[in-house]
Amino acid sequence: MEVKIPKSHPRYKSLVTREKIVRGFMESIVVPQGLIAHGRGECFDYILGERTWPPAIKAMKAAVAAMLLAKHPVISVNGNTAVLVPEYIVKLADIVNAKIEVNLFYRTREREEKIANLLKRYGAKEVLGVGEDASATIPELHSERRRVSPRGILIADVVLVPLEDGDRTEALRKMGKTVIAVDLNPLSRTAQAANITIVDNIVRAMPKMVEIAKELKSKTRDELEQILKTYDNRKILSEAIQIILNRLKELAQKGVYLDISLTPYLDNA
Ligand code: PTJ
Repeated sequence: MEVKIPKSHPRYKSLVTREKIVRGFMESIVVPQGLIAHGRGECFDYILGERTWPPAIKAMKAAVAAMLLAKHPVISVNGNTAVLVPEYIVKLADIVNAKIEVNLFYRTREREEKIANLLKRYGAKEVLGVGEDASATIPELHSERRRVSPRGILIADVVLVPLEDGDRTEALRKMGKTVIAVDLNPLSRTAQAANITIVDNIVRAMPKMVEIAKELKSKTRDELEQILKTYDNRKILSEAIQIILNRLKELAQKGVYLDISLTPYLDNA
């Protein structure tokens, strides 16, 4: 059932995002497990106050610098990411000259094709990882995520993996690749194992990265390398966890944070 969400609803943005995921599920692009993943993300985002914090911006800058410096940057796309931010995947790939590759944990030919077609509708000229193109394998990885394109993730030096599920990040790192994760949960295995972790909602992070990519594209290699040299992912993760801690502490002290008076209801009781 499709729901029309009024623009005046205080949680409009979050509900629209949720509807995109549900529609993606009904169109067999998102898997049922993707709904669970989204709910987990929503929970962290609620705690983060549904806003992009400075450590995430620092991580985005490092991520874009790494992609601009890379020889073979690749943006890996799964079901959730495809339905949430298709236009920004295409825009970012275009600016940093990255390949786009479908890579699914719950891989089926039907989903691969649907995701590739969706991205092409948003302007992607080429989408790797569909059908026979996913003919190479990532060593030591046993899930369907091991299947990759020999022109994409296999030879990539930098891979952006939004909403990932742990194992692959470690496997990609063992292959010597720089892994960039976007994950609202700073404690997830992916967040912890990536070289650069953007603790933010993909729906805010991707448009922001496009903006940053436009700015950084005119920088010299030296300037981009400088951004990476001063970047410390462990520190960024600590800062993200500290933000969660501070937010919870502040909210616990206030007790109530919504400014809703119950008086009118009591008057009418
Ligand atoms: O499309 P497939 O077959 O590749 O499957 C995709 C899912 C997402 C189902 C698969 O990768 C999976 O099971 O992922 P996990 O292990 O549930 O991890 C997803 C992570 O993404 C969790 O840490 C969530 O907190 C986080 N997350 C969920 N929604 C968002 C998010 N992070 C950023 N932005 C979001 N919108």
